Amino acid sequence: MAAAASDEKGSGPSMVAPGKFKILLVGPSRSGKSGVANFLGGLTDSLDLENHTPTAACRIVEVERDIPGRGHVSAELWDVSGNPQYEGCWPAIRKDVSATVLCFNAADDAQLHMLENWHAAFVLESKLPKSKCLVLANYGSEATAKPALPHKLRGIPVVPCNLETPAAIRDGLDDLLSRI
Ligand SMILES: Nc1nc2c(ncn2[C@@H]2O[C@H](COP(=O)(O)OP(=O)(O)OP(=O)(O)O)[C@@H](O)[C@H]2O)c(=O)[nH]1
Ligand SMILES: [Mg+2]
Repeated sequence: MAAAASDEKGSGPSMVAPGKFKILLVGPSRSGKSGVANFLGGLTDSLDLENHTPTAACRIVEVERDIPGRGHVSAELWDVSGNPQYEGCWPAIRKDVSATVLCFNAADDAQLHMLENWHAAFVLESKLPKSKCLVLANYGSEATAKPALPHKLRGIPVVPCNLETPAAIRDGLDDLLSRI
């Protein structure tokens, strides 16, 4: 079921389990990726809105969803560190990716600009179509105006969301899973 969309060469055998989608969660540090991953994986004990524990390289969170019209879907959410010091791991992380979620802190203009680099490294590099991408404008809400994305990202669905009222995050993931 997992799409082998990557053109990566020489990064070894696929590490994604057969029959599972591999979804990358990428974006600047402190954009809330690990909080989002913990919420989606049902790791509610790990939801900590006070302290930032930087992710080392990448961690994998298992997600199970029932998607209308598609049935039961299993996915691995690859929660990637926002620290570019781990760039050497990125070719292996990109291998056999099914979809990518770009996450940024919508209250921080600098993070919006940084998103372009994450998009280049994880969407353009993997040749993923926009339909297999999602932008999470974290620290936002449904009442927040959707941010104007950098030109190259326009057309990717954007979900304003926050960890205090996270239902929009789950709905955004379900929409993405229904498209891949
Ligand atoms: N109040 C609030 N805090 C948030 C929200 N999203 C993230 N945070 C906080 O911001 C901090 C950083 O969140 P993380 O999820 O660890 O950030 P990250 O993107 O995984 O960071 P790296 O692992 O360094 O790349 C944590 O203390 C979170 O609790 C949010 O929507 N609301
Ligand atoms: Mg993290």
